[in-house]
Amino acid sequence: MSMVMPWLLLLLLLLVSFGLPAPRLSDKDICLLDNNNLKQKLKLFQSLLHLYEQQLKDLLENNYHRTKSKVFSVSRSRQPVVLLPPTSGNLIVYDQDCSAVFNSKKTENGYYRIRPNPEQEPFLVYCDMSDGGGWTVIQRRSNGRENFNRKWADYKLGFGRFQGKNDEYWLGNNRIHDLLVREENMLKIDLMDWHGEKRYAIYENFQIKNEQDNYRLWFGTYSGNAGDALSGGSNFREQWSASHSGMQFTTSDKDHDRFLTGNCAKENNCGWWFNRCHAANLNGQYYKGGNYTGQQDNGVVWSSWHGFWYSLKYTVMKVRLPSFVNIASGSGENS
Ligand SMILES: [Ca+2]
Repeated sequence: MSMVMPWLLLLLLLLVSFGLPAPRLSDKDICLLDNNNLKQKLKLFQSLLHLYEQQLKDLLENNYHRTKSKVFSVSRSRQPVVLLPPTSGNLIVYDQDCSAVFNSKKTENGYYRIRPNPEQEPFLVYCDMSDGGGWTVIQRRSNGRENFNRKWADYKLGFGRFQGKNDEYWLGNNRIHDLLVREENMLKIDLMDWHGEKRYAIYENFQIKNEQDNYRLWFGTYSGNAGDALSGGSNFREQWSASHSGMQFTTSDKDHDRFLTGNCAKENNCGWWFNRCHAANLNGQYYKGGNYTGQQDNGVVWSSWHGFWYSLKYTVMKVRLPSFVNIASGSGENS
């Protein structure tokens, strides 16, 4: 019996497929179907138009876009947008980063659950949908309420509050690594001092390696108006001891810095890609008011803007796929 059943089923299927004539649709039905299809297509094009308008606005308003002919997130070599059948509504599909969230037409600032690594659990992150949109925020300092003097495990897994617009957090080295590992990303650092003045620094091709390599930091070309503090400063001697390029992550309990007789994380009360020790340290101690004094220059420091003895009021580190302005194609102002 059990051998016969599959054949019977197959026969039935064949009968259904070929044996029965398809019900004829009236001209009116066909017209309605066509109309529905066209309406759906129109909706899709309207959404795409909205996205491209946003991106064009970003390109025109932000002069930090580089002259590379790379296509912005929608058109890069990402997974195509898959339109799921309505029956899959109970399946939760997470976007892999805030660019994908933005591209799925969720363009409000706020916390979203993303999943850059399908083998890991999804997690909450703040998506900055201003400034061109699609930024995944990996670090924020804004009020000094969060304790950044933490050990390896906390920096690895992440810590802080993930609720309010200005909540302070470190996303976690594992998650940051997962975010950056698939494609080239740019890092934008937004800074604000205690007078409300704002500066920024952008690094192309921002990467951090995995835990086996102690989350080693790499980055490419700088642009911006805050100065290139991540590269260590202006002269060669400073760069040798203060550049963060190629440095591994150090915490008070895991020392991978180039300070042979001490631990930069202990001196600076936080984890960071210390050299000997730093020219920029956005995880440093939060001093209210800006200028501070002490044994160590351990504030929230971006030395190429306010020096080592000024602790910034607000910092954000955020990542996104690089945008494009193809000046070679003739649209640029220099051509
Ligand atoms: Ca050391």
